[in-house]
Amino acid sequence: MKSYAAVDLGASSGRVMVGRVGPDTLELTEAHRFPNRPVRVPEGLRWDILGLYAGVLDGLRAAGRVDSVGIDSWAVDHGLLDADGALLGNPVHYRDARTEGVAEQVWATVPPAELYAATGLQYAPFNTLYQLVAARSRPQFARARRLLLVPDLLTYWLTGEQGTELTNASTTQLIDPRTRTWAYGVAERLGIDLTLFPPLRQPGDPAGLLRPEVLEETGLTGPVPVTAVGSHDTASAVAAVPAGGERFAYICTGTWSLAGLELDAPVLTEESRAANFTNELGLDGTVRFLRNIMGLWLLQECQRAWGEPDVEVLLREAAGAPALRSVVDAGDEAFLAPGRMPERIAEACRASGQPVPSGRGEITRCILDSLALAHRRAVREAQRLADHPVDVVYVVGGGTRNALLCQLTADACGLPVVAGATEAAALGNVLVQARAHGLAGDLAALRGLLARTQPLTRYTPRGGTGPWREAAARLAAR
Ligand code: LRH
Repeated sequence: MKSYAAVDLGASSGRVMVGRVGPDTLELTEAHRFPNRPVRVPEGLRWDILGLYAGVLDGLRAAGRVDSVGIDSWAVDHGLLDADGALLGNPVHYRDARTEGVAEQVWATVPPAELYAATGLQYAPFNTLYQLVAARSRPQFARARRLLLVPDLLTYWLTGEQGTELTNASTTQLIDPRTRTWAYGVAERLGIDLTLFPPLRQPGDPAGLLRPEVLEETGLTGPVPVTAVGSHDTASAVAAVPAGGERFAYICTGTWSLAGLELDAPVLTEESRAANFTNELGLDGTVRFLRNIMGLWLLQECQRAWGEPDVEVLLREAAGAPALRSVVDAGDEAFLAPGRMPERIAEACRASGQPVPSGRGEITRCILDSLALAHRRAVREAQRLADHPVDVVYVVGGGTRNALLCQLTADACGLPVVAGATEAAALGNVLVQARAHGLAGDLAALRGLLARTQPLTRYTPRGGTGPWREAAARLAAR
């Protein structure tokens, strides 16, 4: 039996989990959890990357002896390093406003249809490509010699070695999902210097050894290898979908809901672009064909506005509120920025001629119904666009704790929902490390181990999907 430390950083918290793995064993325990609080300074919204690194070190100390360490985090964001390898300022948060209007500039050079055909990435204002175009007029950028995505930056601090892990690189909009390497043509046309990125590495590749100073600070005894994992949290989470041989869709729930299919090849049609589906790269040659939905961010932001009431209380209130009375488009970019969420949801209901939810229970209900509706839409459209029907929807991540959301998703999709692990990203992270260090098996075998060892909860759809069709029509008619 071997032990692996999985560092998993989400948009609102980070954790270091320890996975113990053997041919028939997979146990996950939490070594350390710490908040990830974005900080607003006069120049904009920033990540407290030093605080996060300190949390990682605390977590490694708490984890104790492990056979390897792997890091995954949210996508697209990065740090810039100067010629000495020193970080140039705090990484910019993907919800920062600096990319407003930048897409139009990019599209004037590479039209959206060409960009999609070359990179397969959905339009999102925060794709690294747009962030780079926004950044390059700033004096700081002139000093940048290296760009490291967040997990790669932390890996560099831990080991002194630089690389660009592929699954996360695929969220930059600078990767060609067919060749699984850089989209050289796009970069050249937009004047983006790809030598800013260190060479690509694959999940499972070695990423160096913990530096002597890190060993000293964490009390660990070397050598401790760091192993590249699916460093995009969604890549790790999808690797940990406990699916068997059946045809499945997945929804990774947390701050975002990422809903879609695992495919062998990207779908780069004009129809898929119009539907804003993305083709991100996964483990073992897979493609994650999915749509980003605002997810529990909508509720987290309301909780913040309401003074952080207990989520269980809100869910009880929501369960008693009228169903499907008002819904909003949970895929709408209008909800991306932080602040005033209850008011923004009320405004969206008013603008679409629906009753305005009042009070915490009704607003929470509106959010959950809207998420389930967006899940339904994404699962249905993904099947059609990829010509890939499914019989079951797997839900993993933070939303698995939310039984009402899982049940509403089953009802809305008219399909059984199987809820898997809450800490799916950490499990996927651990499994990739385990495989790199001797555990035999392809993705299906890793998933078999998950299905045998992790608790699963099944939700059967209740009633017909008629009310959901009606609610979807209400939104479409806006
Ligand atoms: C989820 C996630 C998602 C990205 C977003 C920026 O944590 O990685 O896959 O689109 O953050």
